[in-house]
Amino acid sequence: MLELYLVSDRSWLNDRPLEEDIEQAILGGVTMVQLREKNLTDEEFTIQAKKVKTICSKYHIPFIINDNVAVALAVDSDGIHIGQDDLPASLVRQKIGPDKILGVSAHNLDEAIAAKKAGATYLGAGAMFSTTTKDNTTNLSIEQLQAITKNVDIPVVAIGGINYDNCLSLKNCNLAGIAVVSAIMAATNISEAAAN
Ligand code: 3NM
Repeated sequence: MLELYLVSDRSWLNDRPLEEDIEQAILGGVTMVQLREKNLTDEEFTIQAKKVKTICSKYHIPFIINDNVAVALAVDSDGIHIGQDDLPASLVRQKIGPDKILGVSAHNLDEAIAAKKAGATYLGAGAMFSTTTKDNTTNLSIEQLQAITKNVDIPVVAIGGINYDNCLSLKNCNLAGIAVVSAIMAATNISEAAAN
């Protein structure tokens, strides 16, 4: 499920509907989708989420909402992903109930252990490489990533600057998968980028 986790970003759409690019990515082999919107109202976010959910459901791909419990509950997404500066993971787990997927970003081993305790289903660990997609990322070394996967027994995906050329350098980290934004969303041929 977490092998190739697409996190969306509308920066590269050039007026194409987001759900069309996401469908292309799924056709290329993406195994999970997170809708990440930082500049929409809850109402706009909900409208976009329903469209993306329809596409994900069509292909039986888990659909995750980034950092908005109200939207996640409104569209009945499969889960939610939160960062360290968002609502506390334990509170989000309470709000969404025991069955939904809860992803939490972790930038070191302590955050990873705490997230698991708070009820996280999986961890997003990064940033592994430099990225221009997100500001103020914290660098995570390969050794720190290995310490997380060794010591925390929930699935871990790596994120941050991961692309076709560097992804194999993470192969000894016991990852459940990789999460990418620009390596797929910024590609001219989205399904081909996902397949590669
Ligand atoms: N979270 P790209 S890095 C959404 O370090 C996000 O927690 C990160 O984008 C973290 O694949 C990141 O284009 C952006 O580098 C990843």
